[in-house]
Parts: sequence; structure tokens; C-alpha cells
Amino acid sequence: MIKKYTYGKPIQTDATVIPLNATVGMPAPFTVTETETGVQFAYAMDRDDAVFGLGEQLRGMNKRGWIYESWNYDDPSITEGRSCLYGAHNFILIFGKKTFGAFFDCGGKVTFDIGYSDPDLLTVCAKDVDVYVIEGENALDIVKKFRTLIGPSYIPPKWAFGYAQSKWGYKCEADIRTVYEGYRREDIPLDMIYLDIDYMQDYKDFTVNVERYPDLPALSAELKADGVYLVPIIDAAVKVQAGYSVYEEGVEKGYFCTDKEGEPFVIGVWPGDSLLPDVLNPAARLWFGSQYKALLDQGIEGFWNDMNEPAIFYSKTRLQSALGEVAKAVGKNLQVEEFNEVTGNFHHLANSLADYDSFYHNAPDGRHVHTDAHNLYGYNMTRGAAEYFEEYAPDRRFLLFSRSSYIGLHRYAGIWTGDNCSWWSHLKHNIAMMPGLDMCGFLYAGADLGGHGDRTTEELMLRWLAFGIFEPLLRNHATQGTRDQEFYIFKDKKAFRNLLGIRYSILPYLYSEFVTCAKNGGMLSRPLCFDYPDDARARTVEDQLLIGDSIMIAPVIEQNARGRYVYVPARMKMIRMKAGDRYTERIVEKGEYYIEVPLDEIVFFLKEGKVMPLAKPAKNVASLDEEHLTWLKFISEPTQYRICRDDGFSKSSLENFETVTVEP
Ligand code: MIG
Repeated sequence: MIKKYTYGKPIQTDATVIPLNATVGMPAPFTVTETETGVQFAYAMDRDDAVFGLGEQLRGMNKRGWIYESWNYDDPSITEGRSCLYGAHNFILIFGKKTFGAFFDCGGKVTFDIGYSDPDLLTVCAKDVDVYVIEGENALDIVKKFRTLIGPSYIPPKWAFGYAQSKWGYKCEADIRTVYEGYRREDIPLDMIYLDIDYMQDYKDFTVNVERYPDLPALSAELKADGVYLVPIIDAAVKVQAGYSVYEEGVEKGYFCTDKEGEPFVIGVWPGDSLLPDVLNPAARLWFGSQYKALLDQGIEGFWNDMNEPAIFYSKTRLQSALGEVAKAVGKNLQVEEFNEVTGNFHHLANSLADYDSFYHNAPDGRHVHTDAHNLYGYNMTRGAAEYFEEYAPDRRFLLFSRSSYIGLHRYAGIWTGDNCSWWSHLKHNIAMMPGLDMCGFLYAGADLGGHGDRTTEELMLRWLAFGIFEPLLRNHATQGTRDQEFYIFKDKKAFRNLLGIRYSILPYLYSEFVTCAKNGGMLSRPLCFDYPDDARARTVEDQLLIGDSIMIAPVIEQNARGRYVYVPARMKMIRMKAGDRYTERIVEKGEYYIEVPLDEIVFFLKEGKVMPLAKPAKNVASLDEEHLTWLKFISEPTQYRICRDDGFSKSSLENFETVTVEP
């Protein structure tokens, strides 16, 4: 049962796909009060209630005990004390005495105080918002109802489930070849190499620097023939430069965001002075999407969209005024207060509210100041590309994912979770974030494996990989200037080869489960309590996950650990894998165990009554042999499994499932 309530005049977000009439009255079980800035929804939590959801957010799986903001933000240092990240996923699931879901559909800022101000009180504050209260039989049923409301999830081509190497710092064709050859030389699987902003000419979207990449189509074709795809980045802002067609055409058509007076609003990001395409205007959105053709025509089939919160280093106007203030101080003997004032001009240039308050969108439902539609920007930038791909090749699936997002984007693309660090705490955070993302429809998702900022270690890489092989988006990415973290540079290459090989062995399972969940609103990763709701202990487990219908994982997330304690909520079969075709199994009863997990092994648990297909390890998705599958099984009677037999590329073949009966 879903009920909708409307407060104020919400902006059209297109988050939902099923039209509902608003109900009059209280959105029980919330109580509502008007505040100076909008409306507050309150719910008194029971002592043992857990609160899940919020997708890409900070802290644990259970969100209780902190205050969160939905305000898409380019955060170069993700630490525990913060309140917002790159996405706004305003769905929460209260799990406990009363289990129910709520979605706060609003393009602007929303605050979730989940036991921060008062440990037992949940409050949500917003302005101009549609609230959906969702009831159902149990947690998963509520999630499924919500997902029906917001529509099915994006499904990328199958090769996007392979392993990807990325780094900001690969500058030219030779660098790409080094990576490709490194993986091939050490016989470590590889499906994708990413191109960061250095492939562009002067950071101009949809251009290629031909000195660095003399023949991108040839390079792309050559690598693709060996199953390796090139995936370039696209930034949100467009460089201001005479003669640059995207800039000139956009200005001529009035497709960029404007200031109060209707003049293009100039910001500074990587290309220097730049303009933001007005992606809330459907015509401008599709026009921006159609620019991807320049790269599609060169054989590119996948993209990652960056800087689309939108991130702003500075606005031209405010930078000029800051520089003016500094100029006035030149040669002066400044008192401390004056010094603070002068330098303060520079402290808040990036991503400032003053700037977000200064430009406008021409949306179908009117002209909006950006602040009110802020969280919809990255969503619509990415949607534009997806809408164009549909025109370009209607039945073809392209790889597309975004940094910034809002619920609704999940129908068009995936996301990655932004600039994490090579910290053990961020590995743990990665695990905690996955179920929230799944609840909100973002199934094709993942974090920068090994960490984006700071210095990784071989041990952290291996442990992160041992978790990452269960995540749909498996990409090793790091920022410029950090220690190299390509797998082939580490000492124990065999360990990387074997662990990553297991990803390909479990791919028939992961992929079938993914496609099923994307279509029917299921969750690929779930907190333990979703499957074991009456188990009080299961509700507190923050570092184990159920993955798909058959298995549970318990990754090692501590430095120098030889293993870890695992809570087994029911009788299961423990699988210890050295490689996809080399493993041992042992039945474990419900309880807590210390499990040894060497760095070059993966341990996971098969639920009783379930089976799981296994393929032989492969060097990439293209060469995966899915005809000769073996089965992991913990069954006493013949058991059916639905395996996806699509062609990996088309939308129409996604209907092809084969039901296999596995004998005990
Ligand atoms: O201001 O393109 O999150 O993955 O490597 C930084 C350079 C811009 C941020 C992305 C990161 C990417 C980087 N980008």
C-alpha cells in the first residue's frame, strides 16, 4: 500500500513512474509540523528500530544515530563527520516494531535527523515535497513496492560486469597500452580501461586530444577485438571558447543555465570559464545527450559522467569580487581580523549556496532557481545521454554511470560512489552502502576499488577485491599522483589473478541475480535481517551481506587480520575458494565462528536449499564459457535455478531465461 501526500508546490522530478493522487490528511505514522523553512515529519522510534536506506550516504547500514542531508556535493574528503555525498536518495525504511518505508520526493535539500538530536526521534525536514508512505508484508516487500513506484533499474551490457582499470593520470595511447599489456602479461582478467579528463582537448567535452590519441577509433577497435572496452569520462560543464561547436550551438539555442537577467551563468571548473547545460529543459537535455554521438561514432560504448552535482570551483562573478578585495589589501599592514576577512573571500568559492542561488533552469513546470532543483542536475545530465542512446541504437545497451544522482536516474544509468580513500574504513563504508543503493534502485553501482585518494597497500587491495567481486561495478580507480594500484604491479600477482578469476566464475550467478532484481525490484545486496527478520542479532550485523538469493558474504576489513568473526544466521554451507574451480565446502550451523581467510582466498556461505552456478575463470566476459557450468549446492531435493541467457548486448534478449533443474 502506497499513499502520497503533497506539501507546498513540489518541482516535477520524474522520480516515480506510477501516477498517484495525493491523499488528504496526516501521512501516518508521521506527525507533521510547519517550520520556518518548510515542513517537518516526525516519527518516534522504538528502542530497537533500525533505519535503512538513503542510498549513497555516510556511516553504517543502519542509519540511526546521525544527521544526513540530501544535498549533492562534490566532497574531496569523505570523512565520518560529514552529512552529504554526491547523491540524493530520499528513501528510508524503518525496520522494527512497525516496518514501513517513506520516500521524500523533492528536488531541493532534505534533512534526515535519525536519532541525532534526540536518540529516539526521527525527523525529516523539507520544503515543497511529495511524501510517499509505503506499507507491506515485510522489508523486502516494501522495497519492492517502492521500486514498482519508481520503475525498473538500468541494465548495462554484460561486459560492464567485468573488471575495469582506471586512473586519473593515464595521459595517452602509450599509457593505455601499458595497462592493457600489463594485465595480459600477468594473465589477470580485464574488460575495460577508463579514460579520465586527460583524453580531451583542453577539457572540452566530446573532443579528443589527437596528439595523445592519434587514432582513437583504431585503438578502441583493436582493444575491443580482445574484449577490452575504452570508457571515457564526460564532465557536466562546457568550455567557453569561440569556435567550439558545443559551446556555440548551446548559446545560440539558449540551452545553458542563465543568471537572473537571463545571461549565461559562467562558472570555473576544469576547462576554465564554462557553462552548465540546462538539463532540466528536455530539449537542452536531449541536445547535450546527442553530443555523445561524437564518441559513439568512434566505437565508444560506455561513459562515466562526472562533476554533475554540479561541482563548481568558483563562479566568475564571485571570483572577480574576491580578487578585487585582495587587490585592495596589497601592501597593507593587515590586522588579524582583516587578514581573515581578506583570505576568507577564497574559502567559500567552491560549491557555494550563493552561486546555486544565482542561476536558473527552464523546466517544463516553470523557471526554477537552481537551489530548488539542485539534486536533479546529475540525474538529468545522465538521462539526456540515455535518451539519446535510445535514439542512436534503440535495442543496444550502453554502459553509463554518473557521479551525482537522484532516484529516477536508476532507470537510465548506474552510479559510482565518488572520491573515497585507500582506507580500511572506506572498505567498510563501501559494504555498508550497498543495500541502501539497492533499495533506491541503483543496482549497477560500486566504489573506487582500492581507494581513490591516499596510498593503498597490497593487502588492502586484495581484501577490497575479495569484496568487490560481489559488486556489479568492479572498477579499480585512483586519483592522480597516488601510488600505482594496477593489479599487475603488486608482489603476489597470482593472488590477484585467482581472486579476480572468481569474479568471472560467479558471473553467471551475479548477472542472473542482477537482471532479475533490476526487473522485479529485488535487492541484490541485503542486510542480514531482511532474510532473518526475527533474529535480533542479524539486525546488528553491519559488515556482512546477502548477495542474491543464494549466498552470504563476510569480507575481511581489517589490516593484518588472518580472518574474522562471522555471524551465521542459519545453517549454511561455507565455501572456501582458491579459484573458481578449486574450493572446499563445509556445513556450519547457526552461530558465531572465527573463520580464517588467507589473503588469496575467498570465503562465502551458501544458504540451505539453494544452488549457485559456477563457470571456469576467464580473461574477460567475452570469453566466459557459460555452456559448461558446474553447481554449488546445498539441497536435498531437485532445485530450480533461473539463469539469464541473453546475448549480453541487446535489450530485447533480456527476456531470455533458462530454468535449470539441479539434482542434489
Ligand atoms: O575534480 O576527472 O570523482 O573519479 O578521477 C576532480 C578527475 C574530477 C572527480 C572524480 C574522479 C576523477 C576526477 N574528477
